[in-house]
Amino acid sequence: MKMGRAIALLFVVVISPAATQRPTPDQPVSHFVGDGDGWNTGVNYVKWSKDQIFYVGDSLVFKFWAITHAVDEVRANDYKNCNTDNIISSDQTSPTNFSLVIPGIRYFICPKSDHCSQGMKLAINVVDANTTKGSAAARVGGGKSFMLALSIVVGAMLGVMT
Ligand SMILES: [Cu+2]
Repeated sequence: MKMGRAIALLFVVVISPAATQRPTPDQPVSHFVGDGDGWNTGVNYVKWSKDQIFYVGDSLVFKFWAITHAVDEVRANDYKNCNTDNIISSDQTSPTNFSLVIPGIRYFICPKSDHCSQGMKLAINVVDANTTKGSAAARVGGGKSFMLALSIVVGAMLGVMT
Protein backbone atom coordinates (compact mmCIF):
# COMPACT_ATOMS: atom_id res chain seq x y z
CA MET A 1 0.00 0.00 0.00
CA LYS A 2 2.73 2.40 1.04
CA MET A 3 4.84 1.22 -1.89
CA GLY A 4 1.97 1.83 -4.30
CA ARG A 5 1.62 5.40 -3.12
CA ALA A 6 5.36 5.96 -3.47
CA ILE A 7 5.25 4.68 -7.05
CA ALA A 8 2.26 6.87 -7.84
CA LEU A 9 4.10 9.88 -6.45
CA LEU A 10 7.16 9.01 -8.49
CA PHE A 11 5.00 8.96 -11.61
CA VAL A 12 3.69 12.43 -10.88
CA VAL A 13 7.20 13.75 -10.34
CA VAL A 14 8.64 12.08 -13.42
CA ILE A 15 5.77 12.71 -15.81
CA SER A 16 4.91 16.32 -14.93
CA PRO A 17 7.97 18.06 -16.45
CA ALA A 18 7.48 16.18 -19.72
CA ALA A 19 3.81 17.14 -20.02
CA THR A 20 4.69 20.54 -21.48
CA GLN A 21 7.45 21.16 -23.97
CA ARG A 22 8.41 24.47 -22.39
CA PRO A 23 7.80 24.37 -18.66
CA THR A 24 9.77 27.56 -18.10
CA PRO A 25 9.07 30.26 -20.71
CA ASP A 26 11.79 32.54 -19.34
CA GLN A 27 13.52 32.91 -22.66
CA PRO A 28 11.52 34.35 -25.58
CA VAL A 29 11.46 32.04 -28.56
CA SER A 30 11.32 32.84 -32.27
CA HIS A 31 8.93 30.42 -33.92
CA PHE A 32 9.94 29.85 -37.53
CA VAL A 33 6.67 29.08 -39.29
CA GLY A 34 6.84 25.66 -40.94
CA ASP A 35 10.38 25.14 -39.61
CA GLY A 36 12.58 24.16 -42.57
CA ASP A 37 9.67 24.26 -45.02
CA GLY A 38 8.95 27.88 -44.22
CA TRP A 39 5.74 29.57 -45.38
CA ASN A 40 4.79 27.53 -48.40
CA THR A 41 2.12 25.40 -50.01
CA GLY A 42 1.95 21.73 -49.06
CA VAL A 43 2.79 22.28 -45.39
CA ASN A 44 0.43 21.25 -42.61
CA TYR A 45 0.36 24.37 -40.41
CA VAL A 46 -2.30 22.93 -38.13
CA LYS A 47 0.10 20.19 -37.20
CA TRP A 48 3.03 22.60 -37.01
CA SER A 49 1.24 24.93 -34.60
CA LYS A 50 0.07 22.06 -32.39
CA ASP A 51 3.64 20.99 -31.77
CA GLN A 52 4.51 24.14 -29.88
CA ILE A 53 3.39 26.68 -27.34
CA PHE A 54 3.28 30.37 -28.20
CA TYR A 55 3.95 32.52 -25.19
CA VAL A 56 3.53 36.26 -24.86
CA GLY A 57 6.99 37.68 -25.58
CA ASP A 58 7.77 35.16 -28.31
CA SER A 59 7.87 36.07 -31.97
CA LEU A 60 6.59 34.47 -35.12
CA VAL A 61 8.81 34.51 -38.20
CA PHE A 62 7.59 33.83 -41.72
CA LYS A 63 10.20 32.94 -44.32
CA PHE A 64 8.94 32.65 -47.86
CA TRP A 65 9.53 33.12 -51.55
CA ALA A 66 8.22 36.67 -51.91
CA ILE A 67 7.34 36.30 -55.59
CA THR A 68 4.79 33.59 -54.96
CA HIS A 69 3.74 34.16 -51.35
CA ALA A 70 2.86 36.86 -48.83
CA VAL A 71 1.52 37.06 -45.28
CA ASP A 72 -1.83 38.65 -44.46
CA GLU A 73 -3.02 38.85 -40.89
CA VAL A 74 -6.79 38.47 -40.79
CA ARG A 75 -9.70 37.94 -38.41
CA ALA A 76 -11.29 34.59 -37.54
CA ASN A 77 -14.04 34.62 -40.17
CA ASP A 78 -11.70 35.73 -42.93
CA TYR A 79 -9.25 33.03 -41.92
CA LYS A 80 -12.03 30.49 -42.21
CA ASN A 81 -13.20 31.75 -45.60
CA CYS A 82 -9.79 32.79 -47.01
CA ASN A 83 -11.13 36.29 -47.46
CA THR A 84 -8.59 39.11 -48.05
CA ASP A 85 -11.04 42.03 -48.16
CA ASN A 86 -10.65 43.07 -44.49
CA ILE A 87 -7.02 42.33 -43.70
CA ILE A 88 -5.34 43.63 -40.56
CA SER A 89 -1.91 43.76 -42.22
CA SER A 90 -0.12 42.50 -45.31
CA ASP A 91 3.57 41.72 -45.63
CA GLN A 92 5.27 41.04 -48.95
CA THR A 93 8.89 40.77 -47.81
CA SER A 94 10.65 37.83 -46.23
CA PRO A 95 11.37 37.30 -43.45
CA THR A 96 8.31 38.85 -41.81
CA ASN A 97 8.39 39.05 -38.06
CA PHE A 98 5.41 39.32 -35.70
CA SER A 99 5.85 40.07 -32.01
CA LEU A 100 3.39 38.18 -29.86
CA VAL A 101 2.59 40.83 -27.29
CA ILE A 102 -0.88 39.97 -26.04
CA PRO A 103 -2.68 36.67 -25.38
CA GLY A 104 -5.26 35.52 -27.90
CA ILE A 105 -5.65 33.81 -31.24
CA ARG A 106 -4.00 35.33 -34.32
CA TYR A 107 -4.77 34.32 -37.88
CA PHE A 108 -2.53 34.43 -40.95
CA ILE A 109 -3.19 33.47 -44.55
CA CYS A 110 -1.35 33.61 -47.85
CA PRO A 111 -3.31 35.95 -50.14
CA LYS A 112 -1.66 34.74 -53.36
CA SER A 113 -3.50 32.56 -55.85
CA ASP A 114 -5.66 29.97 -54.05
CA HIS A 115 -2.93 29.07 -51.56
CA CYS A 116 -5.11 29.76 -48.53
CA SER A 117 -7.82 27.34 -49.60
CA GLN A 118 -5.06 24.81 -50.27
CA GLY A 119 -4.14 25.05 -46.60
CA MET A 120 -1.61 27.86 -46.53
CA LYS A 121 -3.13 29.37 -43.40
CA LEU A 122 -2.04 29.52 -39.81
CA ALA A 123 -3.86 30.14 -36.55
CA ILE A 124 -1.92 30.38 -33.30
CA ASN A 125 -3.06 30.82 -29.75
CA VAL A 126 -0.78 33.15 -27.84
CA VAL A 127 -0.90 32.32 -24.15
CA ASP A 128 0.15 34.18 -21.06
CA ALA A 129 2.75 32.05 -19.34
CA ASN A 130 1.56 33.19 -15.92
CA THR A 131 -2.00 32.02 -16.36
CA THR A 132 -2.04 29.04 -18.71
CA LYS A 133 1.30 27.21 -18.83
CA GLY A 134 0.29 25.93 -22.25
CA SER A 135 -2.40 23.42 -21.40
CA ALA A 136 -3.73 21.37 -24.30
CA ALA A 137 -7.18 22.95 -24.03
CA ALA A 138 -5.63 26.39 -24.44
CA ARG A 139 -4.34 25.56 -27.89
CA VAL A 140 -5.92 26.88 -31.06
CA GLY A 141 -9.49 25.75 -31.45
CA GLY A 142 -9.79 24.96 -27.77
CA GLY A 143 -11.02 21.62 -26.50
CA LYS A 144 -12.92 20.91 -29.68
CA SER A 145 -9.90 20.36 -31.92
CA PHE A 146 -8.07 18.63 -29.10
CA MET A 147 -10.96 16.18 -28.74
CA LEU A 148 -11.02 15.71 -32.49
CA ALA A 149 -7.31 14.90 -32.50
CA LEU A 150 -7.83 12.59 -29.55
CA SER A 151 -10.66 10.76 -31.27
CA ILE A 152 -8.52 10.33 -34.38
CA VAL A 153 -5.74 8.82 -32.30
CA VAL A 154 -8.15 6.55 -30.43
CA GLY A 155 -9.80 5.60 -33.70
CA ALA A 156 -6.44 4.73 -35.22
CA MET A 157 -5.53 2.66 -32.18
CA LEU A 158 -8.81 0.77 -32.38
CA GLY A 159 -8.19 0.23 -36.07
CA VAL A 160 -4.81 -1.29 -35.30
CA MET A 161 -6.21 -3.57 -32.59
CA THR A 162 -9.11 -5.03 -34.58
CU1 LIG B 1 1.27 31.46 -51.00
